[in-house]
Amino acid sequence: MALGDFLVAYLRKIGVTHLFGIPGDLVLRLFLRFGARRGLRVVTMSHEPGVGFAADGYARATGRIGVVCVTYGAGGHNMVNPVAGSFSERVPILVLSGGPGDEERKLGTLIHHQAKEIESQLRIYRELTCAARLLDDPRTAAETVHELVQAVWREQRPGYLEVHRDMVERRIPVPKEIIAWDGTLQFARSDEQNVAEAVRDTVARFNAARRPLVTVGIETYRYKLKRDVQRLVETMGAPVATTVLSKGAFPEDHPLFLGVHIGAISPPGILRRVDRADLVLNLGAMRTDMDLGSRPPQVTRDRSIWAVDGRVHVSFHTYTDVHIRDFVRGLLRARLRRHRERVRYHDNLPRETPRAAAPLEVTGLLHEVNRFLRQHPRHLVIAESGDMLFAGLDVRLGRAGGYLAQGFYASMGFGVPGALGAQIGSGVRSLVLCGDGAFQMTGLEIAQAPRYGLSPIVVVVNNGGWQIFRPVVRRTELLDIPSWPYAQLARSWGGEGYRVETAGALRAALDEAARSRSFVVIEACVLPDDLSPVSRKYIQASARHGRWVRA
Ligand SMILES: Cc1ncc(C[n+]2csc(CCOP(=O)(O)OP(=O)(O)O)c2C)c(N)n1
Ligand SMILES: [Mg+2]
Repeated sequence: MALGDFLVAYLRKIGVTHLFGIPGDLVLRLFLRFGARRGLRVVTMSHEPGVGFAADGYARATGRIGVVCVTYGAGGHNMVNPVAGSFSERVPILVLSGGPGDEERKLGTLIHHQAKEIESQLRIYRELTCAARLLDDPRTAAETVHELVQAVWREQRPGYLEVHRDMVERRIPVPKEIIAWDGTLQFARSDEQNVAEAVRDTVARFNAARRPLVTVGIETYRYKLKRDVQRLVETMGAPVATTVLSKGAFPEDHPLFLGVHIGAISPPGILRRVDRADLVLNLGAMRTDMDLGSRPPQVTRDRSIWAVDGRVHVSFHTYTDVHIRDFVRGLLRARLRRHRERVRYHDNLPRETPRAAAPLEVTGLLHEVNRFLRQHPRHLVIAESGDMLFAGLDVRLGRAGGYLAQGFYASMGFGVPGALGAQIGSGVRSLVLCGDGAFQMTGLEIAQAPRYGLSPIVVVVNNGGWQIFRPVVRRTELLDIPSWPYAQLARSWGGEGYRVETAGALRAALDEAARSRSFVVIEACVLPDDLSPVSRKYIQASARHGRWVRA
């Protein structure tokens, strides 16, 4: 069959429903193939970063592979940042790029959209993906696609395929195994003996521990272990924390849920409990400065077990080829001593809720968001980079709700397009918490919502600039950004728009939004020096760490 048709059929076979992209002449044939009847549903946005974040949101929310299709050079290079984010945060994305054909490459002239060399884009993507391949040999193209997609799935990381424009119609042989295969992708296999030994070692330490604690990390979510992990910790009876990146991977109304651990700047109750722990069992949490704090880690190796990246590190020794799924399932079969403890949930919010007529503050905004979620739990909360990334840690999710944020790579611009992609894939409406600076990066992708029938609620926190840095910058005018008429823009793009200055007005706008079927933008005005409690702690700690010179 033609290579283009093979790609469409293959992606459909693995359950991909949508393709996110922007065409260009060097990818047009391939793009149109995907958009053909009986192809995939094509979703276009205004700008490639929006396309990339939407595909990433689709993948995070559905647990399927997010597919993007871009033109060579200008398009491919625009897509670099979202793909780098997907790489860092373990999101399975497949990037399909066009490219110049064989004949035109032989002309010896530079080809439009080219940067340094024709191969430069492929080289860039090698650096940002688990596998990057050029489909230039019809004889092996089908196997190359199959191998690459399996790697993307196994590693839960992006992959890159470059299809030059003269290859789309080329007929390729498809091996019988691929035709006979049912389309189920497999996660990596572990070494059984290593699993057994790692489990034995872990169980012995867990059963000897008096004050164990479990950290649930992002891998448990990516590898679809939410239910298994819940069963496991219920057997263990140990308190559970999540990390900035894995918030939402464990139900926040669960009696064992302690809250979000963010190293030394965690709420005091979590800090004390982690300090008292004689064993911290980390299930799939990456060791990042964001989660551990930029000081030496609070959780030291001698009293911890880390299962991540296909390995289990028990104190100072390591079991290789033990994948998180097999490890968790091994623990589920083991005899674990049940620990008993009354666990209390901790956040960073002041107890008192604001008066309705009081000027809006970030903590009041969070109280209102929590109130909204208690009444309308089936929402996906998406927190943008900036103050809202840290503010979002104090959002309390119900069992029916979800949470997405770029909690580690932390690129601004993920929120709005991520919410569109997530709703396209899962049907779930998002509540996006977004700074005005971040909204000015990709927020205008909200204009795509009406034509796809999407309805995110976007709270744009207007504090007049990039204010997370304000506590450590003296010349605050360097952080200023222009004011946009956010609510008015929303209305002219076919949605609803509100501008609120008090807690009461925010509550009313959120209630209106809950009733609305269109997208909604709520501009929430706060003072420039108002920040969430966690951002204040984070930015001070980070400034000390970087020994910033005050501008
Ligand atoms: C793409 C990108 N560029 C720059 C940054 C650095 N950065 C982090 S937060 C921030 C300011 C965020 O401003 P805003 O969205 O208004 O949020 P606020 O902190 O003011 O609530 C910047 C520039 C980033 N994280 N991502
Ligand atoms: Mg701002």
